[in-house]
Amino acid sequence: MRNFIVCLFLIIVASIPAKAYVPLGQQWPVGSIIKYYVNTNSNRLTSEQTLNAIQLAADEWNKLGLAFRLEYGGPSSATAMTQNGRSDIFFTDVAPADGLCCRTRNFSLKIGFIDESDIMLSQNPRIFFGEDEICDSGTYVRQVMTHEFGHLLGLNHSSVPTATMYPYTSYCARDWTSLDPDDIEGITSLYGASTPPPPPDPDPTTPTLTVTTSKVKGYKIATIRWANFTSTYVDIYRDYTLIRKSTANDGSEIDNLNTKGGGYNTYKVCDTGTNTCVSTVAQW
Ligand SMILES: [Ca+2]
Ligand SMILES: [Zn+2]
Repeated sequence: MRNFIVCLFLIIVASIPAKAYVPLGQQWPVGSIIKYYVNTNSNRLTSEQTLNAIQLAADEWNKLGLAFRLEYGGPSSATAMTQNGRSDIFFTDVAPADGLCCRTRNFSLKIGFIDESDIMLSQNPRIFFGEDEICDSGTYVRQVMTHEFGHLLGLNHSSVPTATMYPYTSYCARDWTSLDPDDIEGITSLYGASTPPPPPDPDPTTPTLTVTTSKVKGYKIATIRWANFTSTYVDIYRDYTLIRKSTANDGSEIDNLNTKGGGYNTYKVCDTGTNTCVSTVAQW
């Protein structure tokens, strides 16, 4: 099977170290909710096929439970990589001179931090495939997007051949869709170790709230986890100020306080529209 280089990143690495992952030297602020927008206009895939493949690629990184989340923000009409405050993913018919199908470009307004990232998938001459198809001569969108999301998050190419961040893959391969220990080690180095889950609730009907505190470069990060709330949405308060209004009742939220130092903060989570609330005090 022929191998090909999948993507060009904005920095070409002259020499890859003998082993392991390579951080780009820039990343999203720890705790970021990273919204990506998708222009699903493609020469052969339906919107559903494209969005499903991209969602699965994002989930592969999200499920690590680290201090970031990739979230679909909505449709886009982007056709170029431009610094416009939005992270767009789109197809292009322009055949790349270097033959590479896919590229990620990160933008930065502050040294060391990514605030926007665009991903371009060139469908000329490459043929992209959805998850419900059998690829015979091209590339699965999910395969390349899992790799490109690694760049978007702040990883460069790895020299470990089994890694998702390895620069080469084969036609119709699927091996990048599950992360390698090297990828996990790399992304953990940027976004912290995952927070251990709270102990099991002795009474599964009682609403619970746990807040785990951490610091990155001195800045306070709170990981808020709740369970057994029954509404579709919850409201979250920090020190009696509403910080998340009607956010999804999905069990967790990351609060990036943007402050340093020690002390205490009181968190409260309420079922939206009811009087059911649970509070806890977080200590730094
Ligand atoms: Ca953009
Ligand atoms: Zn790449």
